[in-house]
Amino acid sequence: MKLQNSFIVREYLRPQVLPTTWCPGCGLGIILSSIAQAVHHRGLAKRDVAMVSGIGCTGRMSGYVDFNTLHTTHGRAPAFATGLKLARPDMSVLCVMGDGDSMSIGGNHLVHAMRRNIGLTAIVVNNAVYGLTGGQASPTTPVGGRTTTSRSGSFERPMNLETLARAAGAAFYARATVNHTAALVKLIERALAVPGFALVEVVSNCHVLYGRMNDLGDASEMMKGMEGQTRRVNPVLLRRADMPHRLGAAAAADAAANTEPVFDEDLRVQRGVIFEQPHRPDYARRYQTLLHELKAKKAEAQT
Ligand SMILES: Cc1ncc(C[n+]2csc(CCOP(=O)(O)OP(=O)(O)O)c2C)c(N)n1
Ligand code: SF4
Ligand SMILES: [Mg+2]
Repeated sequence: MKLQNSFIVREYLRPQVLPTTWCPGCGLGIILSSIAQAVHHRGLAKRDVAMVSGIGCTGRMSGYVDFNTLHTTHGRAPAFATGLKLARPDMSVLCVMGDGDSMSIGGNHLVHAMRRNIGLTAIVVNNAVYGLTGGQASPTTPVGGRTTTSRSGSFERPMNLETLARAAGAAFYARATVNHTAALVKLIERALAVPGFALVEVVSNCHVLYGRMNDLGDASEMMKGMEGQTRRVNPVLLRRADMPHRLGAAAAADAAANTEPVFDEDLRVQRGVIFEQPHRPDYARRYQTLLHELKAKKAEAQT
């Protein structure tokens, strides 16, 4: 029997800690629901799934899901998740981080987890701002984006997570938005099937802080603003900085003709997968072999 999405999601929550602390309309609820649906569709048992998160509005997610969970320190989720994956290679380990969490304080840990191609499913929630601490600029704040630490508009070039992931050696990288949930669920499902390091960047709305400071409207208006294109740049940036030429030829033509770009869900999934590097070495296995050898040597020495 095909279950309704809301019934599926309920199965994966901890009702005793609900409601969440998230603002009404925050994209984080959609992302949580999409992760639950992806786990369900992959047929994974809850006991075989772990979620590791850092600190931030995003970081709170691990408290709400009924998997094995670790709510760790700011920026260190990939390090904890790496340890867990080495100890329990059979487990599907989700590592959920905010843009600040993953690219500011945790940039170092993220780079090395990708370099080692540890079999994690990383979800980076990119809302272009530090949400939890009150709306400071983050590494993905668009040029011109107003935040509490860039009142007249950020002038720094935003970080390109895609390029970083490719160069560091991640096996899979996809980008989705909270406005395209069907595509988001499918992309997380695909990421969960990748043996190496898979990263899904989810462009999300912080309408309460970033949206308000940049006149981007309420949650639904902000989400509609993500309709255009997810391929290369943060759609919030496109709307704010009006740079259709960075969209790619097709979408730039749409923008010039002032027509709504037409996307179906399959196309969104296809466009969402930005790259796959399936033949990267998986150092997790090498570490596990080393660990077994060391244990065997120790046991031999004790006999
Ligand atoms: C070591 C350390 N430094 C700073 C903080 C303060 N802090 C908590 S969350 C956060 C940033 C959150 O932004 P992001 O990762 O983008 O998550 P969001 O809240 O937007 O989901 C910061 C700087 C902290 N908790 N620990
Ligand atoms: S502050 Fe922003 S990111 Fe945090 S829960 Fe509210 S809307 Fe979401
Ligand atoms: Mg953020």
